[in-house]
Amino acid sequence: MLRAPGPDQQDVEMAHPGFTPTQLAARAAYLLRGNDLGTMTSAAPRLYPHMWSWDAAFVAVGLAPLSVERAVIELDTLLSAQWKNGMIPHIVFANGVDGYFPGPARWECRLLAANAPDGPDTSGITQPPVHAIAVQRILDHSRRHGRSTRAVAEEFLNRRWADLVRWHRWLAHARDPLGSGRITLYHGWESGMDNSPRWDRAYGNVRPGDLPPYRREDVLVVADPTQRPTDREYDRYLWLVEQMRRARYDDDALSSTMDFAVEDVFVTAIFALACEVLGQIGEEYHQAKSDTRELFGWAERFRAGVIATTDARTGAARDYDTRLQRWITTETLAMFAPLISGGLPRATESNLLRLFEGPRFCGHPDLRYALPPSTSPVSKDFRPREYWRGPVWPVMSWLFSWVFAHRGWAERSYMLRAEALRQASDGSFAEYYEPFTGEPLGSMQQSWTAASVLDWLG
Ligand code: 9WN
Repeated sequence: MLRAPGPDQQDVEMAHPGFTPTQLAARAAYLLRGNDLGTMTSAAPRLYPHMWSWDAAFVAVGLAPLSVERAVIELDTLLSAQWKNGMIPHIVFANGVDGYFPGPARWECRLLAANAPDGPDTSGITQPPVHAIAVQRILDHSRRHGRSTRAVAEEFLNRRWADLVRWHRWLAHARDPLGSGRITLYHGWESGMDNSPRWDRAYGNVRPGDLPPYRREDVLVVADPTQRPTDREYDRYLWLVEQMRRARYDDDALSSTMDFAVEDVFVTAIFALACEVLGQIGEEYHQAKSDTRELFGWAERFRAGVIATTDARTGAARDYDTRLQRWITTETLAMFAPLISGGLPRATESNLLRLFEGPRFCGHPDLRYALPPSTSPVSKDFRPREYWRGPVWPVMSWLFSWVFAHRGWAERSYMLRAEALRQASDGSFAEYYEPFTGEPLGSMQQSWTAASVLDWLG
């Protein structure tokens, strides 16, 4: 089990072997400044030189303590790329920036998709809906400032409220085609956990046909290719893009034509939480009652969708593959979806928390830091260096620590924060870390890692 938390801030500070918290916060702030392209922050300087949807939300969380105004710009840029059907695309491409594949020329959304925005180039898929959390952090920070900063945040909320509700409405309708109360994804990238072993079987069903040739850029940036998805995995990712192009990114067509269609329980839990958070913001800031009612209704429906997948004893949740019609029980972070959505009976929730903190996850005796690895170290699918198949992702530690605080579990939130800050004190701001050695992996200078640190230290 986990170690007991230190009693005060000093303990956290003493625990840092590398940079002090002050140095770390300064470096994180400089990092975000360095990755700032003007009105968007690149997800990482070399590997991901554009704006990613859920990265942008986390980045806004990190920008908010530095500048509410700049955090608002980040979300404004993202929302300016919202599709006409309400979808927030997973990538907003920076103008004239190359170096990432698949880029705009491969997606060709403007040419093929009736719903693509008239403004910036985007990809044609979506990502987890964490944005309401960012809106809440922005509003929280704005309240610590004077009237003009508060006005910027409130003007943003009033101006973008309808867009945020439209985004949630699109997810609730277009992405729950079977009415199961769970969000369906048509590409593993939509989960944000691209090559998680959760998707292995579903991808086994994806058989690339006539795939136009392509050249990967990611392996030119991350020198050790074993830290990235394999070429075989990339062929499948690209084949799904090809299928989407053929369906002209049409919501109805996707639900019947895509080889890959999974109900993602983790994204569903995030959605339920985000509906609750946005509903609370709406009530507090006097938005239309019909909207908040709808949001709370979705929160309830999708929370129930998560709970319906859980194991009666452990409380662990499962994804569902709608093509293969089978449950997915891989031991990954997705098992803990009910901790994010809430809704489990209290005794079952305690069991799930024990699982999270016990030797199958954060309390595994060989872990360098008591943080949740993306895949359980005791799972046969665990690979400690391979992207979403094992490494610890700081942004996931942030998400759980925020959720735990939100749910009133201050001590648990504190422990994750303390351990994550120890991990981050190497100053690399890595995308992910090897769980046993703490070696930084993937992209360095990753924006959302810096943003997490800034929120923790803010
Ligand atoms: C594909 C930007 C994104 C994150 C994802 C992460 C990774 C992209 C990639 O990087 O995905 O969307 O090219 O590997 O898996 O969660 O949003 O940081």
